Amino acid sequence: MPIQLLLVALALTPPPAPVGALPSEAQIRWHEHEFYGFIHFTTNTFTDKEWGYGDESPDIFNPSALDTDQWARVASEAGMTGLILTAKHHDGFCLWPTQHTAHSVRSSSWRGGAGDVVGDLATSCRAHGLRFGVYLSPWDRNHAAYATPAYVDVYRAQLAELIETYGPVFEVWHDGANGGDGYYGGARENRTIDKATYYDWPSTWAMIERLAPDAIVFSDVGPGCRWVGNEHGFSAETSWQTISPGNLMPGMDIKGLDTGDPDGTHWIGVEADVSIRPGWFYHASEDDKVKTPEQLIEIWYGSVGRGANLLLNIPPDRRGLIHENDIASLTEFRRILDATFEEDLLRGSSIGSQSVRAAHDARFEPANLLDSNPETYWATPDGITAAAVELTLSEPRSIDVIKLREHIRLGQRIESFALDYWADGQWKEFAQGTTIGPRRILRTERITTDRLRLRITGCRGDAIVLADFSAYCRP
Ligand code: FUL
Repeated sequence: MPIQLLLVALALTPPPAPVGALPSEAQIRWHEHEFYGFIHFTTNTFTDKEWGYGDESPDIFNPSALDTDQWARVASEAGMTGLILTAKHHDGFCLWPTQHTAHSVRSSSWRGGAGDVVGDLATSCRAHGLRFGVYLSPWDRNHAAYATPAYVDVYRAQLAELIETYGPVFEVWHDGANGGDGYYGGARENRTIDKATYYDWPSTWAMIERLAPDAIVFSDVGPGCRWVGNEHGFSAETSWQTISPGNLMPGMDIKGLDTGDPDGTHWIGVEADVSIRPGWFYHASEDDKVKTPEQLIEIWYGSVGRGANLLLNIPPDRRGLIHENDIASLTEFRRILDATFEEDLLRGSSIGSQSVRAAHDARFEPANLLDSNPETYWATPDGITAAAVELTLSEPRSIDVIKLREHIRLGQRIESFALDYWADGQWKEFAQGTTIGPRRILRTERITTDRLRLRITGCRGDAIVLADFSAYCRP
């Protein structure tokens, strides 16, 4: 088409208007990270606790064979895209030689006080092509100044030190547990803080934004990504990436984090955190309670499959290694997923729809659904919010997994959909779903067919926009 005509066509048919709160570029990238690992490791590993009081001797921290390369290798082989380390848990012991408290690896006889777990892991992650992130507990049961304004300065200084020394970091994690009894420099007392005001979170988040503009900040309510609201690793069937955080702050008892709110004021994607063991830290007594490959698969479909990112904790043991039982489970879990997603059975199908936004305009064609590129999409004309695409496969295939993705740059809009296959001369429905968002992966009954139909039955905004449609078969 001559350039003048092309310009006229582009002017006549703009892309669909965006709907609701939209993700930032950094959030769009973050949704692609999908699955990464959590490393809980500190003095708790050696005291057999989940929450240290803050009076632990730094000498207790003494891994006999610490190998962060092993952690990174295990993570990478499990298909994780990054690792987030508890640089400091509630007990206050810092795994790097911080300038901002003496309670750190510097005061431990481990490696003669010259050890640096954060530095080692940042290096190992880079060597294995993994992203690196840090968890820094706001609650510090060791620090004498905890609950006074002076401690908030220490917390920020530690964050800045971590980012500047070990960055780039892809995610910064603030958990919500806060206040209570602790050592507090020897005071051994109960200290509570005002969750709404004590930390002045907006200032801390502005500082992170300055130091690490690409990093996503996790807390119960973002601002980068939000907690799923449970520690089982499951998001909701119907899940919106948008919520209205208002004046909510980490640690408040917030409802509906998994479902979100289609009218939410902010895009704050869902992250589901869960441990491969009952506890977050390693306990030898839980060596036989490692989640099975099948349990991990359920979690994966319940989180990644519902558009959330999955943060799976794999706690190193007292040697400073990921335990053999955890590795065995992860290996089989990965094998099952790889075998499932080996081949997109819709590749090479012909696809069409009666509802295409503009004729002969490659930007909106249903064929864009089949290229596994979330940047290209099928779109309907304005006013059409229920429509179908039909596919003819190159040969009959058995299918029991369906994957759909929205083009989230234009907002999350699909409310409901259904899938039909052609059998005995008619369409038969074999699956239904609600929200899609960055991803929706459904396990269905196993059907065999050479014709499929996807019906979008409910959609926000003026038009349907959908990025990807693929199908698989479980081993
Ligand atoms: C919680 C903490 O209290 C747990 O120990 C763990 O770190 C979990 C991920 O976050 O708030």
